[in-house]
Amino acid sequence: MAELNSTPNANRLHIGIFGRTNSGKSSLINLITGQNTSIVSEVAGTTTDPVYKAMEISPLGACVIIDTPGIEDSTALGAQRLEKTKLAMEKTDVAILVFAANDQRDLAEEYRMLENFQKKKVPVLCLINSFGNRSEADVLKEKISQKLRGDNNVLLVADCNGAEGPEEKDTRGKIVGALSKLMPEDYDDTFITGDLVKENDLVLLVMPQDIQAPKRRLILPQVQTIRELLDRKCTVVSTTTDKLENTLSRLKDAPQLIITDSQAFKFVYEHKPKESRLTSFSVLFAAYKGDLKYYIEGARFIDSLNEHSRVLIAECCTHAPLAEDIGRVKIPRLLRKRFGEALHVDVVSGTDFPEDPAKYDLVIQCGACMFNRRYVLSRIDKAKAASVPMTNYGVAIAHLTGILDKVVM
Ligand SMILES: Nc1nc2c(ncn2[C@@H]2O[C@H](COP(=O)(O)OP(=O)(O)O)[C@@H](O)[C@H]2O)c(=O)[nH]1
Ligand code: SF4
Ligand SMILES: [Mg+2]
Repeated sequence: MAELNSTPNANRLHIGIFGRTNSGKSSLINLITGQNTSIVSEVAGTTTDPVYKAMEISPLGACVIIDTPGIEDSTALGAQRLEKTKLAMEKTDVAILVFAANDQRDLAEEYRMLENFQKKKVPVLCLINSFGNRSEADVLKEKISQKLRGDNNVLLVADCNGAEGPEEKDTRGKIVGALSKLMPEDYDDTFITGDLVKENDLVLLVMPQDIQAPKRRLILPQVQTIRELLDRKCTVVSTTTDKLENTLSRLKDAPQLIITDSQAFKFVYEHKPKESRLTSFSVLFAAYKGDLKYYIEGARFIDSLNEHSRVLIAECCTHAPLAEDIGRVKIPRLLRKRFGEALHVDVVSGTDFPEDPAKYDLVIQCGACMFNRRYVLSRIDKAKAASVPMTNYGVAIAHLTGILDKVVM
């Protein structure tokens, strides 16, 4: 279990299971996990909240499988459930859309969902749950195959509860095989540190453990970066801002790369050896989790704000705000200092994010280390659709402190 827990959910392949109530979604997650992960029942609306299950699936690697309530849930709580299902869709890297062969209703809901995934280039496995009736399933298969276009989809007939008739051998293996066929070969090849390092590089991390740092722990971006640098055979040295000069003086060579907490950006830039390249955790995560180009444009847009502008700060953690909180205190202060006290700043946290952010002039997102790239990109898509510039903490701070051009990316 320790190994499983070493991969945070944010870095796992998110497999979302969608479909009508009673199509067999919960049976399917149980088949894939080999456990009673979700309650299976013929009572419609049994799965009320999406169920997230982290597990290793060979050959896909570290995954999170998400079981969702039925897409046509018309119960009193249905609207709230659909919201959560929508959120699960935004996090989904690869979707399984379950069709029940014994359900004669029209497929408008499923097709809407399919088109939504196709638009976002999310691969979809259309799984026809035969409920043991192969000929019924084949009729449905023919109907759906006419709807499917492109190679971003696979159509498969299986029994979601794993029943294996004479033609049904290794249902789970077939489903996992179909999923891995759908994934691009390089889907897990991206590095946080991109092409900024090579084997044997000396990398210095500047990580102030100030009041915002969780007690006795490192935050996720720092942990993930250290792990990756070790995997990439680099030598990693960590220090705090106040010990930067002391640390540098004790190193025989200047570090090839320094990665700093963005709050110490200016100080580190002024004190680093000339030959050491400098970046920040936030800038690295901006590229790793989001769209760096859009974030840089968004940061430059800050110059066009005025005292009547409206800024949305989106912070993914839901921690109680602390004194000197970067999202709630430091960034608003930097902005108000420049544009006046009347500047309007709203803060949302967790998975709260407006469907249409059009009423804002700028969105500033945190590093989003708790969420997967797909989900962050879905937020950026919303900002783009509303023509609202968007940036993130690190890129914004780098711009506001005048060093965006000095950071390597
Ligand atoms: N015979 C048969 N029954 C199934 C199969 N898959 C699901 N069921 C039954 O259909 C009902 C609804 O299944 P469930 O997985 O809860 O559907 P969900 O609402 O989509 O999550 C349950 O009574 C299951 O036992 C299957 O492949 N074959
Ligand atoms: S606020 Fe954002 S960047 Fe900071 S730890 Fe939480 S998810 Fe990560
Ligand atoms: Mg269910």
